[in-house]
Amino acid sequence: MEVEINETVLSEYGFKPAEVILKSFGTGHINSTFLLTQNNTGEQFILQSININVFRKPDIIAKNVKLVADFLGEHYPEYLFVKAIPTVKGQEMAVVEGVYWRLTYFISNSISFDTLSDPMQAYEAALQFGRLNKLLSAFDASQLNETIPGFHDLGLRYKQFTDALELASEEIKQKAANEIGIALHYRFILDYFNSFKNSTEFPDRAMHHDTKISNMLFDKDSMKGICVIDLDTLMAGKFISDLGDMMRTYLCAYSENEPDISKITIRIEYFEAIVNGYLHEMGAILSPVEKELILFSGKYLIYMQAIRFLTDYLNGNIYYPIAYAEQNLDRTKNQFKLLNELYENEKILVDIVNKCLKEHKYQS
Ligand code: ADP
Ligand code: GN1
Ligand code: MG
Repeated sequence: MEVEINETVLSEYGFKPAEVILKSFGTGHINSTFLLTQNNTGEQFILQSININVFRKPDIIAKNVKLVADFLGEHYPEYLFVKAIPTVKGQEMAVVEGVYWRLTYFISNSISFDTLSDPMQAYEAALQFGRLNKLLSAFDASQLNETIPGFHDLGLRYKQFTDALELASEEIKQKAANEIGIALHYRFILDYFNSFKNSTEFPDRAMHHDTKISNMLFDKDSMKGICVIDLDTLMAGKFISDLGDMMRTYLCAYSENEPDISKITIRIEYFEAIVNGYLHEMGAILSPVEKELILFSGKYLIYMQAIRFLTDYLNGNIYYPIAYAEQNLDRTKNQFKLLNELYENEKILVDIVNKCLKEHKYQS
């Protein structure tokens, strides 16, 4: 659908409104994305406005992406990294009436997906996200500032959950009683994480932090992964964030929005593809402690997402957009079923991890 946006935004980037066509694009939860096509040249760009309720300091995103772009440009000039195109005044973002905008080139012949229909897609995505992790392994991640403080800090997410629990009405708590019980039951995931989180063999690394499949561009013809996009949460974190969110979002044929939880089962061959693709790049870099945490990464991320949805439900749905009143509760049920699937299939999954580590000859 064609849309119009503030002319000043266009002029900040040297475009004339009459010379471009703008259309809404993509399916993300957080930002607004537009495809901009220049009439005369046919050249295409992605124009996005940043959600400042989520990213309270968008300048930090721009700074982080620039630091990483400069590092990659210096050390790996061949690597395709989708950095921002500066405004005519040379700024990383255009700020118009308090709204932050950024422009990037549209990667030609690319396509993104919301769901995976072939384990090769999981392999390609894990390879690409793993490659970014690998190329940044020598980058000093402490230079990056947090674009969302405590984004993947399970301790903070757990506290936000218990705070929401205290404030929620009896009626809401009643509706979510079963899921609240499950969330409390799985607290041992947080306790386990706390037992090693300060280990020197569990370092902070520059992580993407949102490795869902829609953040990967594929070549329309070869179906090979081209590059990763959506760099808003590129900041210091643990490797479990990137590997774990791939498990969370690739293993099941249905997304977190599927309300029929009998459909939430895992696809073992996708698990193997993720682990193989990721180890292909990161196998030589992960520490022995990190290698022990490969399967745990999925449990951590799924549990965290479940309590994020549950917290939002208890808070009256203020963060995740919903299409119906109980959607965040349904998403919570969906994620707990997925988590249960990892535990139910633990033995098979552990065997696969060990097999992959052996094949990659990185077994510690
Ligand atoms: P959100 O934060 O809303 O998820 P994304 O940056 O992931 O925003 O962009 C949304 C969608 O727009 C992507 O899933 C992809 O389909 C498309 N997209 C974003 N950037 C590009 C790009 N540089 N080239 C081609 N497509 C892109
Ligand atoms: C949000 O922007 P999007 O839709 O890729 C969220 C992720 C969640 C995801 C759940 C900044 O991601 O952390 O995993 O929804 N991003 C932010 O669908 O909160
Ligand atoms: Mg996205």
